[in-house]
Amino acid sequence: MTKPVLYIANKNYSSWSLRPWALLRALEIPFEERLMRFADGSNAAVFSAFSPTAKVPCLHAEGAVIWDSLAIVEFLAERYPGVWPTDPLARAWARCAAAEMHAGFGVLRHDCSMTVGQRVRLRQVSPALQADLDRLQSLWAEGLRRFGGPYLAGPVFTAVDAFYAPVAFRVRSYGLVLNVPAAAYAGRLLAHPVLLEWEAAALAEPWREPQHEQWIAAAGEITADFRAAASVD
Ligand SMILES: N[C@@H](CCC(=O)N[C@@H](CS)C(=O)NCC(=O)O)C(=O)O
Repeated sequence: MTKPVLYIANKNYSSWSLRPWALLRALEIPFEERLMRFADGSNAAVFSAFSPTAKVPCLHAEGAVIWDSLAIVEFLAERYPGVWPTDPLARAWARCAAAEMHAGFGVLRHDCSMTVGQRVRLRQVSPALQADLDRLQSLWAEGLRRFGGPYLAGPVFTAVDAFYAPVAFRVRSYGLVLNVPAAAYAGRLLAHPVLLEWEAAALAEPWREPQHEQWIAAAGEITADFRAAASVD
């Protein structure tokens, strides 16, 4: 059987790409990674060759094209164990929490665009951003309390943790202040071998995409940049 192919974009910026990638790596499911760099301007010309929405991530498997991160996760769940928690109540909760990330936390995603290798002092934490952070903390606290941790829906890393992995990078990059249990969970995600692997690759990228760089610079003062030197190519 040929391996599924996962199309992703720059590991420094692409939060949506990280979700299925982290899950595939955590579950040790063999796949081929194809990293397509974000273009300066529109990605449509290049990305539409493999994705109907010209967005990443996009999985090609068994002759099918699956162009949405949650749909990719559900496709994997039908084929591999461990994608969701085995306990039905934990599984239902994990699905709700992943769906909430998929459709929500818009201010957090907008104000704190993922940049794995940079550190930014936010200009301000608006009331709307604080509301997203408050909801995040209560959601994480509920999962950790109900299912006993150390991961959101129990003892092992599942799809719901993969969905919140980009948030852990955002928390660190933007110095977002969380309560102790939430900060500890974000720290556990950042220390997971799969996130360390993603981080190392992100830091090695010499590419800069002007639109993402602009969003990040607009968020606040850039205090550190640990990425490899930029190349002009
Ligand atoms: N609902 C989609 C969203 C994917 C998405 O927005 N991807 C971003 C990358 S982080 C993208 O490809 N942006 C490129 C563009 O909009 O041109 C999913 O869950 O996969």
